[in-house]
Amino acid sequence: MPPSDAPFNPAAAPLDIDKVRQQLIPRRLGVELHYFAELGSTNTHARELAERGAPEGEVVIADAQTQGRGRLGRRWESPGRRNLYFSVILRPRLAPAHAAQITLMAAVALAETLDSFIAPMAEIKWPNDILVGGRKLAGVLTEAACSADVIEHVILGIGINVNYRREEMPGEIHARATSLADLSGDFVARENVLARLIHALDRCYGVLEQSGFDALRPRWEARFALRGKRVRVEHLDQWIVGRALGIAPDGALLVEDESGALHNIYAGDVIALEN
Ligand code: BT5
Repeated sequence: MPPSDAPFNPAAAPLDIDKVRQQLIPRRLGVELHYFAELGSTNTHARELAERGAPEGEVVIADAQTQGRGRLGRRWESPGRRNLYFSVILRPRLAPAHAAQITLMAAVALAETLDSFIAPMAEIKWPNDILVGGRKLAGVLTEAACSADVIEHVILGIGINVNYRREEMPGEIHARATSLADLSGDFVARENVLARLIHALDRCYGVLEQSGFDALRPRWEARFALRGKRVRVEHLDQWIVGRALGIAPDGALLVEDESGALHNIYAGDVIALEN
């Protein structure tokens, strides 16, 4: 059958970057969009641009990644033409100790934006996962370069499963991941998701810089998936077990251990335990 007679499959079409540009009123974020059909990792490419002096707000987008990564070198499944993989160059006026707040700010923008495409509420699993019904819909990877007491740049990387159907997902994530198309039962235009998200990130980033994380905290807390749950928090070779209470004004996860002592946790993986 000649290609012109083939049924149009929107899920297999490349991202239309001009459609994204048309929807953006460039503010600080999204000033420039660098689009690639394929990259190793958008975070790596954005870091290279930042190291060569690229200004804040430039965005690197790929239709597929061959080396997509999560935290601690984990793999991020990045099949072509289905999902969104992009990284934003930020140069925040924050103390290095507060760099983790970029992840929390991004989680608010992401959860609120994804909500407009699906019926169930998107929840945040501290620090960087967006879950719906306990399944992972999106992840955030923030990588900061600091020198002395200043942040040189932060690369904010975001991966969202858009038209990635569960039957295509490999075994490792099949039981634990979901996508906008699976949740809405329909194809979702990636261009709309990306444009809306860049706007939302721009607004949330502005709030963070002007008023601090405390101003975003109620919106984060409203979506906190682990509130009141017994959790095990692991970081490298350390772990604690306790109850997740919420988040501190600076973004630390608050966990009360079994002796009643309160811990402020700044990095790690949280596993919900049976109560
Ligand atoms: C994350 O790490 O969730 C951060 C993911 C960030 C990906 C973006 S894509 C654009 C940019 N460029 C990159 O190279 N990365 C960023 P973490 O919390 O460590 O979770 C990783 C774990 O999520 C894996 O070990 C899998 O279990 C699971 N996973 C992998 N791919 C997935 C997918 N597509 N959907 C849902 N879960 C996935």
